[in-house]
Amino acid sequence: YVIKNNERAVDMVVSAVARILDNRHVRVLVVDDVASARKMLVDLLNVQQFQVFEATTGSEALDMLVRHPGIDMVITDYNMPDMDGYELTRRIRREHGSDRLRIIGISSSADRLLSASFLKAGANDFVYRPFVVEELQCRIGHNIETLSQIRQLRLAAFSDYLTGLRNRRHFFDEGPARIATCLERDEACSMAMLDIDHFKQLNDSYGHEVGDRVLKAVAARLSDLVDNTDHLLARLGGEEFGILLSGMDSEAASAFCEIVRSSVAELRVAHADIDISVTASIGVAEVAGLENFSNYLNAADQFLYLAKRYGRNRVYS
Ligand code: GH3
Ligand code: MG
Ligand code: MG
Ligand code: MG
Repeated sequence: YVIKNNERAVDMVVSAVARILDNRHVRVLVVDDVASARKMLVDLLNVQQFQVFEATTGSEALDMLVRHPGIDMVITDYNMPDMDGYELTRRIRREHGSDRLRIIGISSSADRLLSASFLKAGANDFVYRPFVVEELQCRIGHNIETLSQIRQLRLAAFSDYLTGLRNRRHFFDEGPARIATCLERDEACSMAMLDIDHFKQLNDSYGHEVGDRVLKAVAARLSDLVDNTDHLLARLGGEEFGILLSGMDSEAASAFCEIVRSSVAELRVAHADIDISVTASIGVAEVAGLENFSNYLNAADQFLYLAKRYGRNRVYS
């Protein structure tokens, strides 16, 4: 019962952070109408082992960015027949945001104001032709480094440090949009809240470090079961986890959470000469109507409270 779906923007960031450390995984799009000028840049990038894409016009470049959402950098000429480099830059920023990819403008024009105009349009950098190869290489390198730093910060901002799951901030940032998508598609959606049973006792008996290991093991099990694509899994705090289940009504979500519950109960964490096991309680509330996000979470929390009251290690909806 593993849920899988299309790759979402955040998952692309996660994989992009890992791959960008090596030029062979960095994708650069060269846009120039003149074949010889394009070839010169492409050769230079190939020597550095970048993955190179080419476009001869602005609209071809825009198409390519849609077809290859993993492109990290665009190096664009200024003077091109259908759409000049400024316009292309502006449109890339409008369609792809300000920090998903880097843009370097390039031109052989004698107009010294060109660089300022490129930067105003949203480019990160600019070089005049003819350029010193080493200078362009340095600028490319710095831009890739900055991009990698932006992605690492993003990743840290929405990750939970202990478990590596998405954090509460991400759950609240992303959750409402997921619910809106379900409502638009006229699909059901349910909010589940999971809380480990008697976790304080476990900490008291074995110490906080063992508690942390158990938390990590539970988190890993949850992320095996819930793929963060259409669904959303996060550590909300302490030993509490939120799971937003798109496309599932209360009944389907309860059945799914029952699998989660029994799977958590089967976990064993080795400590000294014993195997520690834990149980968890889960509250499930179906999302209906247009209430706000924290109302849904409160509803799941109330069912969780009942699951605890009726004896723990159970799903209540
Ligand atoms: P219940 O079954 O009613 O949920 O009981 P409980 O003991 O799990 O609930 P309670 O909320 O009283 O305690 C939660 C405990 O979780 C308290 C705290 O020490 C522990 N905890 C919270 N965050 C962490 C963490 O990051 N690491 C560890 N090891 N423990 C944590
Ligand atoms: Mg040109
Ligand atoms: Mg708790
Ligand atoms: Mg608890």
